[in-house]
Amino acid sequence: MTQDTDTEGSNTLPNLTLDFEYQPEQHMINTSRLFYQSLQRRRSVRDFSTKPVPASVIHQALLAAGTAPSGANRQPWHFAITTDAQVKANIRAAAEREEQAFYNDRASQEWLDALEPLGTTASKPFLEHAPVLIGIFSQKFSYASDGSQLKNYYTYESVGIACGMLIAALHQAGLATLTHTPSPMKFLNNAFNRPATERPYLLLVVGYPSEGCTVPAIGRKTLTQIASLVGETEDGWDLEQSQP
Ligand code: IYR
Repeated sequence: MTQDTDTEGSNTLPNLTLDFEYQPEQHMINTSRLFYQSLQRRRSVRDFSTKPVPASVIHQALLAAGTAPSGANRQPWHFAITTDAQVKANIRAAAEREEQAFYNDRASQEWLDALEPLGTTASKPFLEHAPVLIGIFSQKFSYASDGSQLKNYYTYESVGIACGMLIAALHQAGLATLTHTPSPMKFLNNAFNRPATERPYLLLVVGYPSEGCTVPAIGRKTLTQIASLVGETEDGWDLEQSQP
């Protein structure tokens, strides 16, 4: 076999034919509507049942999250999972310490006013009740096979996209989540045994909602509030007329 002289000695990857399936338009319209209707039912849950969840659902959802696009494909994320009561108790104690400082001193009045409709407090019993906590860490660096450090790019954006995909995957699989961000979150490195080179990005609380769980009656912005159409308008594209 002769090597392509253009890529000889270079690090360019070989190209593969994209595995892409065209779907009938009506099917696309239906599946996009069903996906939206499903995500419309996703809510941040703060009242969890202690009922255990299937490990493989968590593993599959993490694999789904790991397909997220990332800067230079560095995949700069780590997902640390715990179901251990002692680890969860430690995390709750440390998070509540930070939250007490937040609610009593650190938060501005403006921030407290913004949170008031949600009714959140420094008390975080869900950190012990929920069966699974996932500590998500962002990696500023990757390591080459010879151990040398490689800089990562768009780290926070990449990890944020992976988190969005994880939350959607868990919801689609029938689990509830809470994106919890005690601030500061540095204690999560200790709790999850992660190196200081990783930065805690999010603590994701995962499980089933408690029996009779309630959530605040929030609204979601409409399509015209979150999107705009630029340039000449063609049939079917008018945001006001759209019926998702
Ligand atoms: N981390 C605190 C406060 C908090 C902050 C935001 I921004 C929220 O959307 C919700 C809560 C807490 O978890 O209570």
